[in-house]
Amino acid sequence: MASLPSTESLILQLHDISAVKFGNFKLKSGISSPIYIDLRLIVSYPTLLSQISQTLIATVPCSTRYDLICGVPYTALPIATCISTSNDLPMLMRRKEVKDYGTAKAIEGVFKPDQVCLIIEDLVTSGGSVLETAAPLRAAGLKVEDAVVLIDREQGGRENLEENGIRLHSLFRLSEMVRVLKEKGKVGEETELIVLKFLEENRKVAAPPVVPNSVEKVKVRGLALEERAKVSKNPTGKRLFEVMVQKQSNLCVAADVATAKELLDIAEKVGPEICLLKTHVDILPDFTPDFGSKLRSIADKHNFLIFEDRKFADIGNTVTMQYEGGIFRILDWADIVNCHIISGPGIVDGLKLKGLPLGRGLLLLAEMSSAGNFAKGDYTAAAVKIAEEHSDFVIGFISVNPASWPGAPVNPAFIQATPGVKMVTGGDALGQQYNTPNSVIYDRGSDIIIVGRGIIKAANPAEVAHEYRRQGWDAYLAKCSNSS
Ligand code: 5BU
Repeated sequence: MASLPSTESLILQLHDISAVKFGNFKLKSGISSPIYIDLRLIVSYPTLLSQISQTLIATVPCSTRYDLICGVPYTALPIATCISTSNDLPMLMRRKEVKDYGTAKAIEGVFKPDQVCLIIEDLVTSGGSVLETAAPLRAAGLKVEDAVVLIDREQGGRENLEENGIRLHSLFRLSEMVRVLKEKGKVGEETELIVLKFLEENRKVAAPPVVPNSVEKVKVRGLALEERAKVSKNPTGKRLFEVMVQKQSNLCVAADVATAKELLDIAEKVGPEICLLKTHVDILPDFTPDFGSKLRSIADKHNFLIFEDRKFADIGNTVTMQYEGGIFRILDWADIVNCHIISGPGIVDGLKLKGLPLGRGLLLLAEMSSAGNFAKGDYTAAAVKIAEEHSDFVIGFISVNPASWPGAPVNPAFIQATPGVKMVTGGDALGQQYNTPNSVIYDRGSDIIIVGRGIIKAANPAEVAHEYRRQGWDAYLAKCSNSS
C-alpha cells in the first residue's frame, strides 16, 4: 500500500481546492465564524478523497475495537464508503429522513445487536451531528464508543461527545490547520490571529439536544410523552410524564439497598438521572418515622417521584389500613404505589379512597418479570379493564411486554413501567429475567425502565445510572422517530 500523506500535505491540498474559506460565515450550531471548511468538494477529487479516507482511519488507535463503520450524513458518506471498500469493513447508513413506507428503517445495513460501530465524520464543532447519528445506532442495540473526524474545530465537540460516552479522534485541529497555512504563506498573520482569537472566544459550543422532531421530518409513533401528560387524568401521572420530559429520563432506580441510610445516599447519587425512585421500605432495618420526609426533600431537590413497590394484594378494607397506617405510613410520602388485582377491583377502590384525595397514583401489576409467573393473558387484560374504570387514580401498569397485549398500544394516558432490566439479557438464580433498556423501550413498548442491581451494585452507581438513562432515552427517541 502507498504510504500515507502527511497532515501538512492534506491541509495544503484542501486549501488548493478552496475547501477552506476565510470571511464571515454562519455555522450550523448558530455561531458566526471567520473560517469555513467545505469538505463536500472532495468528491470531485477522487485521489484526495481516497488519501483523506485512508489517513483518517489510520488515525484511530489500534486498541480501538469496532465491527462496523457509519458515516454522518451527508459529507462523511463518501469518506465512509472509501474506508469501507478499501479496508473491507462493513458499513451502515443512517437515514436522515425516516421513510414512511416500506421497512421504515432508521439504519440501513446488516448488523447484530451489541456490535460496535465507529462513527466517521468530516468536521466536528459541537458534536451535535455525531450525536444525531449515534442515537439511532444505539437505539438499534449497537454500541458507539468512538468517532473519528477529519477536522476538530476545537469548540467543545470533544467534551460534549465525551459526556455522551464517545471518544473523539481527529486527524487535525483547526488551529493546526491555520498554523500550517500561515507557515506555508497561504494566509497572513492577521488572518491567523483572527481565527485563533475566534477559537479562544468560542471554546464551548453547546450541542443541540437530539430531539428527532427538531432535526428531522419524522412521524411520531403513538403520542409523545408531552402529549400523554395532557391526557393523563391523575395529577401524579401527569407529573411523571412531565418530569420524564424535563429530565429526558425514563429511568427508575430500584433502591434495594440494606439500610435507610444507604437508600438516602443512593437517592442523592442517582437523583439527577432518574424520573422515579422505587423503594421496598419493609427491607430497611433502620427505618425511622422521618424517613419519608428525608427522602421527599431529596426527591424535591432532584425532581423525581417516589414509588413504593408495596404490591398490595388484600381486600379493599385491609389495604386502606396498610396504605395509611402501621409503622411505614406509606400514604404520607409515596407518590405512587402498586397493587395486584388478584383480589378483584375492590382493592383499587380501597387504595383510591385514601390516595386520590392526596393526588397519589397507582400502578396495576399487569405482568411480572419473574419466570413462571401467572400474570398473563386474561389476567393482564383484566388489569387493563380495571385501569380504564379507575383512570382518575390508576396511572398505568407494571408490565413486561405491553406491545404484545391485544389491542396494543393501550390508552396513552397509562404509563408502562418495566422491571427486570440490565445491560445484558439473562437472569438471577431466583427466577428474575432481564432484558436490555433498548428491548424494553423500543421492542416491548414500555415507557420506564426499572433497574435495581444493574445500578446499585455497580462501583459507581451515578455513572452507570447515567448510561442506563442515556440508553433508555435514546430508545424512546428512536421509537418516536419511527413511523408506525
Ligand atoms: P433488579 O435488581 O433490577 O432485578 O430489581 C428489580 C426490582 O423490581 C426489585 O425491586 C423487584 O422487587 C422489582 N420487581 C421485579 O423485579 N419484577 C416484577 O415483576 C415486579 C417488581 Br412487579
